[in-house]
Amino acid sequence: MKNIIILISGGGSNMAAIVETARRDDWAGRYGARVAAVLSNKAEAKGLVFARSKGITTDVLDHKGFATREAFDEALATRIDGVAQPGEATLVVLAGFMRILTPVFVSRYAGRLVNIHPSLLPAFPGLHTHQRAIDAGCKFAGATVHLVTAELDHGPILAQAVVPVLPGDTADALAARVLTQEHLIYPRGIADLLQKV
Ligand code: NHR
Ligand code: GAR
Repeated sequence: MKNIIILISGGGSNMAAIVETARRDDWAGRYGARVAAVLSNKAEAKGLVFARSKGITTDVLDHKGFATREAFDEALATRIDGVAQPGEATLVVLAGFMRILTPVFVSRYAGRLVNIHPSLLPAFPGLHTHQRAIDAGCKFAGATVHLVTAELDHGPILAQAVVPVLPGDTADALAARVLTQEHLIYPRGIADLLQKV
């Protein structure tokens, strides 16, 4: 089996979309893959409730309990690597995960670590992307699925979706429009990657 480990910090709607698509499109039969665990750095992340309701193993690793980013990432990697049986592949999926990962962590999962970022990269890496797109007068915004490299919100692009920025848009309104597209392109990007790992 290929093990998909999803990391979240909040609502987990992208995680839920991945879980639903994996069942509907029979990723177990097609790719020999399963969503093996959902990990959060926040105990109150709403996505954990959904994951548990689907019978998926969940775990919380609070970054505040660690003195350094390196120590947190090492503990995270230990949890992740504990899921797979010997010889099995692991794909690490960031889905609204809000902690920047260290270069050691990123290189450990090189080519098997994927993120969705709510902008049309390479525009607007980092945080507060929707407000920045509105402030810049962008007519279009969107989301990008990409492989994670040590440089934040860079890395090879696997999928993108575009939405219009509408007159009078707020960051929340734009974020909601982008999020509906994220739910389509993230499962698709992961399915593409599953055929390569
Ligand atoms: N790690 C690496 N090395 N590279 C990337 O491209 C990463 C990453 C970790 C997460 C998601 C990312 C996004 O898509 C992501 C991409 C968090 C921050 C951030 O500044 C920035 C980008 C992303 C995620 N986090 C703050 C930090 O100090 C904490 C903010 C908070 O807790 O609210 O880590 O947007
Ligand atoms: C999504 O829009 C995702 O692209 C974004 O947070 C939202 C999470 O929603 N990610 C980041 O901003 C990463 N810094 P979800 O928890 O419902 O999937």
